[in-house]
Amino acid sequence: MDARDLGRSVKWVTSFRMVGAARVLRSVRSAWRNRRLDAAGLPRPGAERARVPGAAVEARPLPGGGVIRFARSSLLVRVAAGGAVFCGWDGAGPQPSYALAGAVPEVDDRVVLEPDTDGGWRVVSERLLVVVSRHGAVEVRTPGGVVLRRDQPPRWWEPVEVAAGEGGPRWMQRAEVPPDARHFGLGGRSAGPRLRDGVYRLWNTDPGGSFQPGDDPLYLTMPVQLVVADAGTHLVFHDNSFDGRVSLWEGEEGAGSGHDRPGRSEIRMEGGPLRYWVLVGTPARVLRNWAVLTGGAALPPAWALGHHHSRWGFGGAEEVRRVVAGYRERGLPLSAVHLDIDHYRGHRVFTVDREHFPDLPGLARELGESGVRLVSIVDPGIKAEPGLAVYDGGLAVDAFVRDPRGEPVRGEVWSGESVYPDFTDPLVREWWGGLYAERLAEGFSGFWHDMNEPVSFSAFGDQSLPRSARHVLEGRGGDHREAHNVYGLLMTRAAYEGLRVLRPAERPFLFSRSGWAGMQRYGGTWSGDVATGWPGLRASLALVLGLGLCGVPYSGPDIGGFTGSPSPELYLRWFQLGSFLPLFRTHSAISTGRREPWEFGPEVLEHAGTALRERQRLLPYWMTLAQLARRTGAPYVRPLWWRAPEDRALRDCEDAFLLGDSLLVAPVLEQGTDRRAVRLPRGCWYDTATGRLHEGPGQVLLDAPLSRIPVLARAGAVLPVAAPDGSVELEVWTPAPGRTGGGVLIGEDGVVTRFTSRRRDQTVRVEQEGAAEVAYPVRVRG
Ligand code: NBV
Repeated sequence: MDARDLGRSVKWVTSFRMVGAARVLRSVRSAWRNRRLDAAGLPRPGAERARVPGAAVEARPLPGGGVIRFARSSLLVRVAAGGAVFCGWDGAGPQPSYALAGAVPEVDDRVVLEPDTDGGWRVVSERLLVVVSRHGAVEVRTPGGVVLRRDQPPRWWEPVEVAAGEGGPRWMQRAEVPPDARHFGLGGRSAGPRLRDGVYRLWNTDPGGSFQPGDDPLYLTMPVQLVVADAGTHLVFHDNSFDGRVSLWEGEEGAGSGHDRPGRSEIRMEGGPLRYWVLVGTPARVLRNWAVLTGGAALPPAWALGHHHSRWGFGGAEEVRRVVAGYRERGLPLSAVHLDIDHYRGHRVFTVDREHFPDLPGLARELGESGVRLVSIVDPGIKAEPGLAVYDGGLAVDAFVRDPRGEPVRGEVWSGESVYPDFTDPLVREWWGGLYAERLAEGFSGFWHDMNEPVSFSAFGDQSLPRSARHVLEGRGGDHREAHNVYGLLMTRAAYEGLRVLRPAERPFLFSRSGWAGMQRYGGTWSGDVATGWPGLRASLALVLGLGLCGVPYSGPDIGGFTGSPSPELYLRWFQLGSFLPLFRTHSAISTGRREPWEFGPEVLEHAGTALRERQRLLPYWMTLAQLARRTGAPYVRPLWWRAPEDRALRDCEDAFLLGDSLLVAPVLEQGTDRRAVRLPRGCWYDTATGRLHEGPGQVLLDAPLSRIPVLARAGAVLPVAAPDGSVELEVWTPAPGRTGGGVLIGEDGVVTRFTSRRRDQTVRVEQEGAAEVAYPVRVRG
């Protein structure tokens, strides 16, 4: 147990208030049980022998690259048509993979494999050059020869006595990147978005109760790093779901003696294949290729882009009605209400507490009349209780994860002793997907997956299933060491596929606390239990930005934080930030203060109302961004360096973001602030509140009174917005003299309409591509 594990266990055992004493005792039992199972069911650590590839012996060309044979390993290098490079050691190929969307991309058959001068080999393609040294270092270079990344020869550790167990040997590989490079990604990291020197674990983890910035790992990790440097941007994805650690050291230019010190990283995995993809280009191009590789993001239904109100502990239908009426009476837009585990009967998933929610379908209908949907939490743990339909049904189809002795693994969650569906089994996914029929019949329109790291309360060790637990893994068979990190991804896949069958005419709305590379195909995520406080507000933005750069564009925080009671000021600043993030949701734990906008006094109510109405007005823009995220991989929320990765000041700027191409949002993340410095990318930007024009690159000081956070519009931008009657109109921000601008509208129907804006003398002209006239009313601003 390392110091962090110990800290978590202490935190857990002391959190009696939330979980109750009896559960703490059961969690002690569960921890011992896991320990015993693992001691018997996992290979014992023994003496190991290290191995490196050795010297290159020969190379065999293949379409797209070739296989290079070394004395003690082999390396497959394969360049895909879009420029993505695949490297697989020890015979690893791109499949099977839970991350890839489908077929492996076609190879680029113009690629040639040729000998290099020092006994190594070069794979030459139009977009990049891969140079493999005689001892197995792999460099990815631009066609001009600039090195973007150098992976050193890997090292494996194999048991001396026996053959390496399931999952193969553990391994490690070090890499170097340019001295000016910055790292982003690795899933949801509270200390991001820029990942500084440190160790980042790859093991999806419930931090237990709440987290603060810097708590690591959290619920959703993935071995995806985005590296941004002057020489270019690249994404590296190690396609391996085992437990691992990535260590990062930023480089330095001209350090000490005047020599550069490269940036370095090291990845250590406890098993699984040593294979990785490298995607190179501009940030937009890299994310586009990532979406090609792992799939476009599920398009949320339009209502999911509005405001959601949630809480753990509504208490009953009457309370839900009161909250919804509160929004309605104050003229505040509301799209959805989320029901947490307290609406279940005794916390049992796929049941309803009829005493407090006597007629859920009726409630859903009633709310639906005022445009409000119901969203249901869904936990994977099923109470092990004969007679409970889901439990009996699961037993009948052999759905539950088993221990090495063949018994269903028992864990401890809210409903008590529970079993866990094995989502790595296609038949179990199908069974689970069908269960959502019950939720649909209860009137729910969307689903919120919780506790799917998966969590089993445990007084010490992992808050999860024993590592020795058996999984089907699509028929290959394996244990929880391999299945753990993809559990949430596959639960969400099961639900997504089930909902497509149950409601083929509707786009599923799913978001999941845990996940892995590729989860965007099925839905989004949220921040999890972010601690209430100013640091938590900052972490909220870090998580959304970082996840977007890993290809998961739809996410958002618990506005106000999950724990405690925010001050009116903190609540308002969180609300203002949240209104510019894809999942715009207030949520909190059962024991906390209220989160309705009117609970914080008239001033907060007024300003939160402004944020809500602005969100509503921008909905056509949000739908456009959702469509673009799906089609192009560009997240809705982008770092300021998105279009200017060479601007080093922007790379280090973590307190503002771009919302699509047109808007720059600068949230207030500090207490007592009514002015803030805003770093601008190149170009001209209007402060949307004052209409003042500012020129980037550079930094400006902008007013940020309690009533608003600074939002800037790019000069020339054409933004689709909602007119008061709900129809679409165009808000055009005057282009700089002599310049042009533009924008795009993509509606729910997927029809793309492009606009250009032009300034001639004092007049602004807007044109619609392929049409003689613009089909929408135009309002010029700035
Ligand atoms: O279901 C209760 C909570 C939920 O409100 C929260 O959003 C999740 O992140 N859930 C965690 C389980 C308990 C947390 C202490």
